[in-house]
This record gives sequence, structure tokens and C-alpha cells, in this order.
Amino acid sequence: SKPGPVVINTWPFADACKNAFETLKNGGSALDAITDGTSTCERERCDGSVGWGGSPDENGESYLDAMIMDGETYNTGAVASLRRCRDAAKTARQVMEHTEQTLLVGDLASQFAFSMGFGTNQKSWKKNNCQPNYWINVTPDPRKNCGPYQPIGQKLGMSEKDQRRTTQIRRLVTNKNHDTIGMVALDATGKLAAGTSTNGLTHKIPGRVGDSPIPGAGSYAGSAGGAAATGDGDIMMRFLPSYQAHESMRLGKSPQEATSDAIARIRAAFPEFSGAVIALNRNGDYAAACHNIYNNEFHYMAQSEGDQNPKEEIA
Ligand code: SD4
Repeated sequence: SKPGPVVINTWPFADACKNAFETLKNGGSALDAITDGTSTCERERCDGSVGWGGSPDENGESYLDAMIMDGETYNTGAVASLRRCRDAAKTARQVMEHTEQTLLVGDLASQFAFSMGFGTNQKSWKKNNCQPNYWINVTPDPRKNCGPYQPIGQKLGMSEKDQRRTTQIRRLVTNKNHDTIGMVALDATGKLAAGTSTNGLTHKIPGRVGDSPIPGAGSYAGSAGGAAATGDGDIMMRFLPSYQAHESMRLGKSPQEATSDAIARIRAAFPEFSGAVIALNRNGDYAAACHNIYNNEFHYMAQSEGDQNPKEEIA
């Protein structure tokens, strides 16, 4: 019997899972499921940490990272630091389908998005941090984030110049500050795809790109299955954990072994990092592994043939 359709995604983002699975049930491709599922989170602005207006940088501006990858052809599209446009996942899909290129960044990625017909009603973004009129076209949420922020260097009494370079904030990833939807889908014809969407890390240095739009880091799909990652992207991207998990599955490991191994490699060098990896193989088996997540429990969603609703799983 055929294993598909199956969809899994990071964190308890149930509507994203449900919509992606619905797409598969209606005969949509794995790629369509990833686009629909990750876009659902962008629209809902899942916990303020996916989609427009959340996790502002030090200037108070939000921007978006997203990618999509086709496990059949290895075609990939991604955008990083996408500004003034809310449709990151759909723009990534357009990069994949309408260009020979893989990753577009910043304002030029936005220009591509606008040229493809995506856009927003946001007027030009002003640079005045925490000015009320700045937020009108953005969202009320970053205003909240602006208040309590104190650069770590300031807390440590560093000079202003040093402070400007020292913005690393070590955070424990919890169910309150998780930032990324990562999704893997297997469609009824046995094709696989994976993707991500996020607004990244709060109070990042402007220009910072996370792991989410980097193929092999944020997600990966190939002949054996797919994987996606969430967590401390600046650390995790150094280990390409989604590629690593796929490679393990390609060599015959189970999704459980593959995700545990990908996490273990990062933990060996950075015992304090926080993060999780999910994986789905072409037989429809899936698993996740995590490190240093709040309560040491990583919640993710899965829906397979026969499930009326997405199931919340715990790794
Ligand atoms: C990033 N990996 O931009 C994302 C953030 C995240 O849980 O997933 N946090 O680093």
C-alpha cells in the first residue's frame, strides 16, 4: 500500500498541518502542501513568531526568511530578510519555479516578490525605533518587544561601541518564543517536499539571516525523505542538520535515529544550544529529536492517512 499522504511540522501549529494535509487529500502535490501549510502560519502569524511584524531586529523592523525544496528534483527556492512583503513562502516558491536561482535576499528579494505580484499595503517603513506611527503599517506586537529590550552589552557595562557589536542573546526556546514553522510532506504519489517560514530572532543585528532559508540547514528534501529544523539558527546552520538527517535516512537510518544523530552532532560542540529537528521518510515514518527545549519536550504536529485531525506529538 502507498504510504502517503503524510505531513509533519514543527511546534503545535495545528492549522498549518491541517491545511497542508487537506491540500494533499485533495490531490495536491507535496510542494503545494508545503506552500499552503507554511503560508497558513504566515497569515495567522503563528504566535507572532512566523509572518509579518514579529521578532523585530534592533531597529524594530521585521523581515522574513523562507524556503521550499522539492525532494524529487532537488529544486529549491528561498528568500532571506524579505522586507515589506508578507508572502515569504509563496515568494520562495516563485524563486523555485520561475528562476534558475535558489536564494534571493533583502530589498532585492522584495522587488522580485513585487514583480511576481506579491505585496502588501504597507507604506514605506520608517526607521524610527518604537515611534507609534512606525507601527501603524506593521503590527502592534513589536512595540511590546521594544520596551523590555536591553542590549546584553549594556547590562554588562560595555562601551557603546562594543555594545553595538554585542547583541547575542542566549535564549531557551520555549513554547512562547518558538519562531519557525518547518514542514515536510509526502504526497499520494510518493513525492516529498520540505520548507520553512520564520521572522527569525528577536533583536538580531539588522541583516542577520537565520538557518531557516538555508538549504540543508532550515530544511532539506531528497530521495530518502525530508527534514526541517527550528531553534538557535546561528549555531544550527553550521551543522546543516536537515541535510544531515536526510543523509542518515538515505544510508538506511530511521527518522528517529537520523534526527537524534543530527541533534547530537550539534550538542557535542555546543552543549547549550536549543533546537529540534523533525524528519519524515518516504515510507511515511516520522520522528523528531530536540535539545534544551523548555521542559525538554518538543511538541510537533503530524497528520497521516486515516487521521481526522492533526495529532500533537511529543519528542
Ligand atoms: C532562526 N531557527 O532564525 C530560527 C528561529 C527559531 O525557534 O526557529 N527559533 O534562527
